[in-house]
Order: sequence, then structure tokens, then C-alpha cells
Amino acid sequence: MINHNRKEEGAPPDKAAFNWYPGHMAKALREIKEKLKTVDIVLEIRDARVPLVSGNKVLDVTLGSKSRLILLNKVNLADPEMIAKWEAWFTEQGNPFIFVNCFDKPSLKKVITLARKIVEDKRRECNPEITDQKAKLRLMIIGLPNTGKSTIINQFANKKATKVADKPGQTQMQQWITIDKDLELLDTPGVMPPNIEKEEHGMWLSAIHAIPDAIVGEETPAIFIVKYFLKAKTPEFLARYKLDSADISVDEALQQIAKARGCIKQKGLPDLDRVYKHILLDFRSGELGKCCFGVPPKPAARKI
Ligand SMILES: Nc1nc2c(ncn2[C@@H]2O[C@H](COP(=O)(O)OP(=O)(O)OP(=O)(O)O)[C@@H](O)[C@H]2O)c(=O)[nH]1
Ligand SMILES: [Mg+2]
Repeated sequence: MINHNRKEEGAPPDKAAFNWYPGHMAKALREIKEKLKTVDIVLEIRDARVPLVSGNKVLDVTLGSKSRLILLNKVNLADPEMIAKWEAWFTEQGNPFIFVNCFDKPSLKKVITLARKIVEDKRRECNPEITDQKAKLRLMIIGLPNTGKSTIINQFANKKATKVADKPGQTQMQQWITIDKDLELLDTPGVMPPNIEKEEHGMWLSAIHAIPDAIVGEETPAIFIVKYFLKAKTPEFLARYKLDSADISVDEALQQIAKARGCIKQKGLPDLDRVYKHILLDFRSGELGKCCFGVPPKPAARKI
């Protein structure tokens, strides 16, 4: 039997453990508000593996009636069957959205075309006399930490214009990046919701690394990931850890992962701290297979 530090399975969850809202996020939110008037549209970046919960209700309120395009990034890591369901749900909601893998340049071109169309449609709606197209597009990029905001900007810029890392809180201040004479992008620091509604949501956001491991620890999200993939039984998960079957307990899986990844201490005991780190790294780089956390709400439930 593996001796975990974690609570016994089934113990009441502590969702407060996931709440991470350092002072710089309140400041970042204020600065987003201040800049709203200077941009044509807001590009809200989410993670395609967590389509609803990687949004932020507080940002929704801040944006008010400003045009918004929801970009669900990292679609290359998301389960295609679930994405089809989410696409249907987002379409039903009526807000503009697009699923992309930001390392795929052609899909990023579509983002700018769509953003321009949204801005133009709104301009004409407000003033039907307008016939010309506004040349310059100023776009503010917002979203939870680590969703890929700065990466997207670098992709547009074709160079390392902003700092990028698989680490929440990388961008600390706003930065304008001029792509060409017709396109300017504003990078902003990631902002978390001040309250995580459910412990499960905190788990998802820790797994995708929107919340730093130092806040929650590595054990809880790593074990959540193992449970998820034991159920999903993806071939990648089984192959990565040389598992013959996924019909085993979490403890048995951890033992086998330790063996497969060479994390064995003296007397053959698994080095769990290293095992947890490997699981998080493997998951975040897509080595365990595609996933999606959560299902679209029933009609009339929470909106975008
Ligand atoms: N697989 C995959 N990884 C991506 C994609 N987009 C971004 N990433 C990775 O996600 C990590 C975070 O990217 P950043 O651009 O720094 O994220 P951010 O939203 O600017 O993060 P903060 O500045 O901390 O708020 C990096 O390791 C990127 O390489 C994508 O479409 N697919
Ligand atoms: Mg950033």
C-alpha cells in the first residue's frame, strides 16, 4: 500500500486550496479595464481541454459590451469527440468562438479574419452609413494564466516578441506588440477567477497549469490525472507507463509508473515526489493522450 500525504479517497474536498489570486491579478484586471477603450476587440484565450471553466466570469463583467472573440487554444491536446460537442454548445450560445492550435499558422489567420469581421459588423450595426473598412485592428488578449496568450502573439509576430513559458504568471505587465501597420496586439498578464466554484474545477485548472504547482502541490493534480486516464484508457497513457491494463487501482498505477519512469528508491519503493512530477510533465506535453475535462451544460444552464 502506497503511503500518500493526500487525504483519504472520498474525504471532503478543500476547494479553497485552489484559490490563487495574488495582488498582481487585481492590478492586471484594473489595467484591462483601463485599456478597453483603446482596443477594437478582446480576444479571450481559453484552454480547449477545459472550455467553460477556463473562462472567467469576472472578466465577463469587466468587458461589458466590448466585442469579444473566444479563442479555445491547445486544441491539439483536446479530445476531438468532446470538442465536437463543445462546438455545438458554443454555437448555441451565439457568442463568436474559434478552436485553434496556435502552432498551426493557417488557423491563426482565421482568427484575425474573424476578429475583423466582428468589429466591422458592430461598426455597421452602430452606424449603417459606414461603407469603408477600418484598416487598423487593435486587439487585447486576455485570459487565465498559461493559456497561451503570449505564444499566440509570438506566432503572429513571427518572433519572440513576448516571454513564454509553461508556467502560470509568466507575463507580469501589459505590452503592445505591433505586427504590421494594420494590426496591433496587447498582451496582458493572466487573471484567475477570484473564486473557484468547485474542487473539481480547481483540479482541472491545476492539471492544465493555470494554477502553479506550488499552490496546490503536485500530488493532488497528479493523482487526479492518473484517475482520469485509468478511466479514459487512452493508448498513449497505457504505452507511456507500460501498463498492460487500466483496470487497476491508483496505487498499482503509481507503482507501475514509478517502474516505467525509473523512479524507484532504496528497497524498491516508488519515489512518489518524482512520479508526480513526471505525470504532470507527461500530461502537460500531451504524452498521455487527448482529454477534455467537463461536459457542456444542459441548455439554459450557465452561459459562456
Ligand atoms: N500544445 C500546445 N501548447 C501550447 C499552445 N499554445 C501555447 N502553448 C504552450 O503553453 C505554455 C504557456 O504559454 P504562454 O504563451 O506563456 O501562456 P500565457 O497565457 O501567456 O501565460 P501567462 O503569461 O502566465 O498568463 C507554453 O509552454 C506554450 O508553449 C498550443 O496551441 N498547443
Ligand atoms: Mg503571457
